[in-house]
Formats: sequence, structure tokens, C-alpha cells
Amino acid sequence: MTEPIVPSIEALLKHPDVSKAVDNVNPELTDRRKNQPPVCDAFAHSVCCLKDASEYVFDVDPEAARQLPDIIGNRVQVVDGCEPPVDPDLVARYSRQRRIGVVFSGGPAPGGHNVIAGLFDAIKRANADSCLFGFLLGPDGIIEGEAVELTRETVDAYRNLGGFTMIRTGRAKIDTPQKMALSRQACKALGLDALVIVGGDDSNTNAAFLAQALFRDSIQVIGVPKTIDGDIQVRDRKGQVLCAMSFGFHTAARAFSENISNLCTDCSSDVKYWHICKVMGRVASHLALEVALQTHANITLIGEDLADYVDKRRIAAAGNKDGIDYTAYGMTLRHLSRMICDGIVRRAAVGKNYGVLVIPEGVLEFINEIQTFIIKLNTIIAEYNETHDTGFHAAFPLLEDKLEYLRRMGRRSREENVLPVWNARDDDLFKDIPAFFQEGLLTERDSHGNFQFSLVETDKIIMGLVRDYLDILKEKGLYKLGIDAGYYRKTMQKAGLDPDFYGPALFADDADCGCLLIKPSIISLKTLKQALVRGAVMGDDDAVPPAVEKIYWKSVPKFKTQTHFYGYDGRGSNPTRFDCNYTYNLGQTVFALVANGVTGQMAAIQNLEKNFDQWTPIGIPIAPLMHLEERKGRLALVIEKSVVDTSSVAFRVVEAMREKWLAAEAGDDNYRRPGPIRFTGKSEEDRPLTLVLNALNGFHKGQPE
Ligand code: FBP
Repeated sequence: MTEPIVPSIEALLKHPDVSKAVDNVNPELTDRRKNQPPVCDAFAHSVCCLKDASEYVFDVDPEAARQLPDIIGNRVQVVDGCEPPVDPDLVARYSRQRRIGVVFSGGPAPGGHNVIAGLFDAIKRANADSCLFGFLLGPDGIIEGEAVELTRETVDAYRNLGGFTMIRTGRAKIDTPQKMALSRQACKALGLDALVIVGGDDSNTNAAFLAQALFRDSIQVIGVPKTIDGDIQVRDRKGQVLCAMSFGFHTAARAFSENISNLCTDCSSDVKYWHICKVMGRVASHLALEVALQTHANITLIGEDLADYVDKRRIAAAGNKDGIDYTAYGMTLRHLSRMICDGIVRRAAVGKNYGVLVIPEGVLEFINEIQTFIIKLNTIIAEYNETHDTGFHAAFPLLEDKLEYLRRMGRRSREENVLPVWNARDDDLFKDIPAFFQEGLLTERDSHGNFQFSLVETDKIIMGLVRDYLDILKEKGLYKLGIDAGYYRKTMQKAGLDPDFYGPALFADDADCGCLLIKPSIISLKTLKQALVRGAVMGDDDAVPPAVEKIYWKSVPKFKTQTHFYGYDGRGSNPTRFDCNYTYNLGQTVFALVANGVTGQMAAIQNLEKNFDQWTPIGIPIAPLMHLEERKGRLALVIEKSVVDTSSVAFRVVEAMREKWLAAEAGDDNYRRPGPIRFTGKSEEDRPLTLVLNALNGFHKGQPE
């Protein structure tokens, strides 16, 4: 027999099937690049104008009016297509040659490239000689004047693709007079007419300050609402929705949901793990809420809901003594762990020793005791940085050094009898926290002074307490795995034992869940024997029958977990069709705002929850959205983050479905399978379920139902 000829690797790599297999370009990429998103009606016209929508009003913070005088008077503006014949002066103004700069700021969010694509297409359509420049690596690119011209070839390569890879991003903040001066210089050196900042609440705050600083230079600044966290949502004073959701939210939520739903399928197949899924959302729990709606995971924590918690038992107990228990308001970590245990124990009782728990990344922000530490430590770190040449983290690199500094503050408060930010009681409470969490609470703040929740092992903290409490419940005989009645009978009969004879000695008789629950008093082989003797089914000197022992061991739950973090993966996902269309139209909106000469506005699309033909491009004034908030230990003017409204329809639906999705009863779980993000075909989910539900305004709590 002749030996087969083994082709050389060089020859293999030239083979068309191998070249195709290792090519970076695959059919999904080609389809995405080719896709042309539809445009809102207004953009079907070659010229767009703006109409003031005076029905939208805001409560203006006097500090915002003081610091942003030239843009505080801005109104909400609706972008409208101009019907022909269009005034030639307007056409000339609209389509004059322009130079526009764009920057990504903060964490990536799917759809960012389409903001650029929409803007690029609108710019070139109005005037082929206009140019778009991309500042590199986030706001640092502006400060350092690092920009490239974005050509059609570059833009085409990224259409409908995820990430911010075209020009990358960064978290720098233009927050000092020097950085502001350098940015101004860079914009002027490039001869920019306008600067577009694609970012979250902090970056849009930055956009407002830049708009003010560049006002006299006639350089317009426009913001774009980006963040997977979904916490840029804008309503006016009357609650009218202007921006229902930032872009990137839908894609990230769908990507997380696909994975979490797969875990639901897996854990209900091998029935041995609880999957602990931390999902991003630095503060707000919007992503967790959407994941709950998409997957019907067994337990989903919503931070905002925990903050609203009131312990009625404590209130009543204090009331009986004519007192008020202030600690009854807000959830404690310990209480939270009890709540989770309750779900785990109830599922175990019906034989379900598995499940999926979703924890929002920012949940600790809503736990009173932790929030107090975060605020105090923010202040301490900021004060230290302001008064010392070396920053707090450089001066105290080790946890022990940091703790010693805090202890010194605590001692000083005791000795000098003063009340500084950190007192002896804080020190005592802080000692009770596990070291890894102490370290987490003391991590470096990001450039905006935000506590970096993604660096803290929130899940580990919560699950540590859950494990401890489950051990206590096990010891008390209250955490047991329910035994299927059929299985019990079969096992006993196979061993020649009468199930009905042993049953009353073994099982609690109040279990009404279709499962048999071993009596709470049976927590070991010794107590098992005692129960059987007490029940007169065997004598003191007899050995426990192996079949009964088997049943006992079956009833002892092992609490095994797998932890997962969903964040960066969803952030880097290719956008859903919803996000592709949304962002492309945001890009078009940006141009319409620029071409109409406005500054200090945020581009937005109204009616996102409705069909595409009702989407309305608008400009939202940024300055009136700003208010004073604690940042880096002092009050600063920022855009308020929008957190989950516990009276919203979406939250109330999830709240009402909690018991069903926990599925602590016989029968199947109630998981939902959203499937992967699909770009082609008809099955792609239209829009976030949160938006669809929250659009049912007439059913809003407090309003007539
Ligand atoms: P943005 O607000 O900048 O969009 O970022 C949000 C986020 O994705 C959070 O969900 C997460 O806590 C944080 O970024 C992580 O930040 P980093 O990329 O710096 O680790």
C-alpha cells in the first residue's frame, strides 16, 4: 500500500477551504457591513430644520444656570424634514463645508460605530467636501490633539459592528482649566465647527461644559447618549419621555440574556448547580431587570427595590415600645442573604437543588450600610488627594497601610472628641467586613470619582453570607432536599421494606409540595437512628437499613455554585438590529443639530418603544438636566443617573412574576429562551422589553387603571 501524501502546511494554507476557514471576513461580517439601516422620515429630506418643542419643561438648578449661562436657555427641538421649495439661504447654511470631530468616551457600547456611520453619511450627503475627524482613545485624544480623518473606507469597514475599535475609547475627563484649554486649542487647530461626544452621563456632563467653554469660539458641542447600563433616560418635569434608553443597552441585555438562559437550560438538566450571575450596571439595575424579563431566571435582585425595603416587623416591634427603629428602613446585607436563602431553601424542598440567581453589579450601592462606607471613603480619599502631593493609593499601597490610616482617623475622633468623616464606630464596623471586601471598598475611584463596582466581587460578598446562613439552616434541619414520593417508594420496595411503615418516622407530614421532606430533627445519621427508634420502626440495637440511609443522604443538599460575570462580553457584542437602527439615526440627528447651528444639545430619538415609522429625532438641552451631586467628596454639577423606577410597569411586572419564576413548586421551571442576537431573518427581538412595558403608561401606578 502506498503511503498517503501529506500536503505541506504551505500548500494547505493555499487551499480555498482553508483560506476561507481562517479568513477574518465571514458571512455575518459581510452581511453586517452591507446593511443599510432605515432612516427616520425627517432624514429622507435633503435639508432638516428644528422646531422648538416648548411643551417640554425642566426644573433648572440655579447652579447650572450660573455655570452654563450660554446654553441653559436651550429648548427641546424636534428635527423635521424641510419640504421643497427650501429657502436657498437655508440650503446654503445647511450644506456648507464643515469639519466635525467625534470622540467615544467611557465604556464601549454596541452601536457606537453606527453613530459615526450615520453622521458620516449625513455630512457627506450635505457636502462631499466636509470632513469627519475621530479623536483617538477617548477624551485624551482631544486633550492631546490626537485625531485622524475618517474616510469612507474606514467607516465602511465598521458599519453595524460592535465595539469602539474604529477610534477606541478612554475614561479621561476634561475637568481642569488646563485640560479645557488644551482641548480648545486642539479643536481650533483642527479648524472644527463642531465636536460630538458619544458618552454616558459623565461624558454628556463634560459635553455641556465644553459647549459652554467653546461657545465664544463658535465651536458647537453635541452629546450622544451611550451606555449599556441604560441609565441615561430623560424625562421632562411632567414625566414626558424624551429619551427612553441609551444605546447599547438592548444589545448588552440580549447578549447577557442568551448566556444566562443557556445556564437555565444547563442547570435544569444536571440539577446540581446554582449559577450566580453578576451583570453589569455600575449603579442602576436596568440590565438585571431586562435580563429577568428575557430569561425568567429564578431570582433576580433589583438594587432599587432593596433600597425601598422597609422591615415591617421591626417597625411594629419598635412601635410597641413607643419608639422608632430607623434601622428598619433599607435592606442590610445580612437581610438580603436571608432573602436569597429563602428562595434556595424553598426550591430545595421541592427537589430543585439548582437555579439561576442574577445579581446587578451595583447592588451594594443600594445597601444602606455599604453606601455609607462608599460615601465616607470617597470623601476621605478625595480630601487626602487634595491636600497631599502623593495620591492616597500611592501613599498607602497596601491594604494594611490604608487600614492603619483609617484607624488613626478613628483614634483621633475618640481622643479629640471631634466628629470627623471617619469615626471610631466606623472603624469598628469596618473591622467586621472580610479583607477582600475592605480592599474592594478602598479601590481607586475612576477618573470621574465613581466607585468602581466592576472591580468588587459583589457576588462573593453576598454568597459568603448566603453560605453561612444555609449552614445555620441545615443545622436547624430547615434546609433539606425534598424526596420524590415515587422514588422513595421504589427504593424501599426494592430493599424489601414497607414505605408506609417507615414514612411517618422519617417525614414531616405538613409538606404539601408533592415531595417528601425529612423531619427537621433529622440532621445526621445519629439523629436519623434516634428518629426511627422514637417512631418505633426499629430497636436501639438495630442498624439503620441501607435503603433508609440512602434516602437520608439524598435529602442532604450540597450547595454548589458557579459564578459568572456578564459585562465586557455583552459590551463588545455586535449590535442588535434595534441598536443598529437607533444609532445610525442618532448619527443623522447629530448632523441635523450641527447643521442648524445649535450647541449644548444631546441627540436623541423619541418613541423608541413604538414602531420605527414613529421614531422622532430630537435635540435635548443638556444644561437643564444637570444638578448638584457628591463627586470625589464634593458637590459637582452632573447629569442625574436614571435608576429603576419601582413604580414602573416593567418593575411591577417582574415583581408580580417573582413567585412564578422562582418556581418553588413541583413541575417544570418557567424559563424563557430568548436565543442569540440575530441580525438577519425576522426573529430578532424588536426592542427592549423594559421599553415595551414602560410604554404602557396608562397603567402606571398612581394613575387611573
Ligand atoms: P459607561 O457608563 O462608561 O458606559 O460604562 C458602563 C460600564 O460598562 C459599567 O457597566 C461598568 O461598571 C463599567 O463600565 C466598567 O468600567 P471599566 O471599563 O472601566 O472596567
